[in-house]
Amino acid sequence: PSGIPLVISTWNQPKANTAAQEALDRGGSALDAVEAGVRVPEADPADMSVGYGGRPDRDGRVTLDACIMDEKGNAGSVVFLEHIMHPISVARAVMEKSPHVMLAGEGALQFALSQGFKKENLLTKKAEKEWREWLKTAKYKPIANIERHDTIGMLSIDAKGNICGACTTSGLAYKMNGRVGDSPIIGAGLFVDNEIGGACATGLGELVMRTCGSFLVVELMRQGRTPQQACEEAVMRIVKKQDYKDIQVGMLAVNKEGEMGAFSIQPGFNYTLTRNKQTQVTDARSYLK
Ligand code: SD4
Repeated sequence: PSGIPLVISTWNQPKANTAAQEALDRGGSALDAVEAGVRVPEADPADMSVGYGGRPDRDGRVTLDACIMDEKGNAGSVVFLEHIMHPISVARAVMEKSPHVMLAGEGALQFALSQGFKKENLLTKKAEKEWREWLKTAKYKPIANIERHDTIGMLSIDAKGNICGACTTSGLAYKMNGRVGDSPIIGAGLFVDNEIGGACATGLGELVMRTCGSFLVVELMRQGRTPQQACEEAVMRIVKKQDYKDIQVGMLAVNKEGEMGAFSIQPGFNYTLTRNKQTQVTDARSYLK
């Protein structure tokens, strides 16, 4: 198809897409591209939903979730991981160098250290200051878009036509300690089937996990829906069964042909597409206007 190779990611992420495109340009695979791409917001303290600089949980701890999937259906994931700048690379190591799919918490940290990753402080002064401010009232209520969701889900198709995906986040700001969201859950925050396409999700993970959001989108594409129809149907499944009033969920999908879809509950969700050397940010359609 003429639409590939491509890189697509949730939210406004041109720098991440550029890094992914550069990996493809160097002859890297779609897997190399998505890993290189999402490492950008992981290391960027200005992105307060991912990696270094991410907002902490209630107890002031930055805990990270990430997963990755390749074109063969292999998957790797880390959940509730602390002190590691690049959880996506640990997830890739889980996939490639361990017999498992998912490692959690202290075990994931020990594995990361054994693989040569460095232990670092990820709580920036700015995130700490905001958290201390929050502690004064300590009211927790997720609010759509206002939390400035920047969790990155990224899908790429390389020149060979292979699809891979990655998703990484520091999760919801001021979540309970130990809370894990949809982002590192294969089938919820991310799913790739190289025969069909890939999907990823962002927003309030609890709603996505209850409906296996990304898996659902890929399965709907398998049944013949376009990526757009599949994203809309998956979001409508959430809307039909769950309380979505002040809550955001965004779904993003691409199929083997390089066609895309995106849909969200609330307005404000957008995605970044890079192809043919051009990068463009597009507002997704939404259920509520
Ligand atoms: C979560 N889905 O932990 C993530 C949050 C998110 O932009 O997407 N933030 O529930």
